[in-house]
Amino acid sequence: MNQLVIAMTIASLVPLSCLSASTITLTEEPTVSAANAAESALLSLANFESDALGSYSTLTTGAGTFEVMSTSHGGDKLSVGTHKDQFAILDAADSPFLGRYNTTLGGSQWLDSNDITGLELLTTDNTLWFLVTDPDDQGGVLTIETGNGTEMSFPTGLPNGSLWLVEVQGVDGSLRFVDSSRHDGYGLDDFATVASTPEPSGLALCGGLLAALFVGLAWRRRKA
Ligand SMILES: [Ca+2]
Ligand SMILES: [Ca+2]
Ligand SMILES: [Ca+2]
Repeated sequence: MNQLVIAMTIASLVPLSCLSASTITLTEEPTVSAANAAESALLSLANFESDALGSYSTLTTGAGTFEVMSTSHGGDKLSVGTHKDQFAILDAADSPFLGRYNTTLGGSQWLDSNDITGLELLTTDNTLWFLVTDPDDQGGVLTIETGNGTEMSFPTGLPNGSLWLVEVQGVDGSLRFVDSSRHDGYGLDDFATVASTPEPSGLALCGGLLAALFVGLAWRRRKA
């Protein structure tokens, strides 16, 4: 059996979900309380309430480490932010932006993009939920990308201050937040994950299936 046949055999037997394991789901939430209700059964990872207010190039949280991407640019002259290539922890009293806000019940702070174009979260959590405020209301397009390159963009032309629940299955090591505009930032808050991991995981199932296929193919080659 030549390599092409082996590859075609594997491709035909492995479910598509094993080969592209990520899904990103965006759901607009009508109110903060509705968004909180949608996350109520989850395990909270980061709500930015204990992080110091101010600007950051990197920040380690319970959800992983946020970093400014090497390809990022700071806000342009239309931005009311700092114009530096840094993100920020803000509260309502310190924010120059309209439409970005805390979503934590009883809290006051959120992580703000400060209108930079590239923010990355490096994380070991393969399933994440979080809330996004104010994407795509100033002509920009915010795209979220997983570690394996699966992408999802928010709708364009949204009103100021819209609120979105994002669910990512198959984070695959990192989430990138890439914005096409240098004056259309967004807020992030209330990162959470599943309270308990179902067994067996999809990843383990896919790995086991691939291993079984290779063993089977090797056995057939020895017999040939
Ligand atoms: Ca918060
Ligand atoms: Ca806005
Ligand atoms: Ca915006």
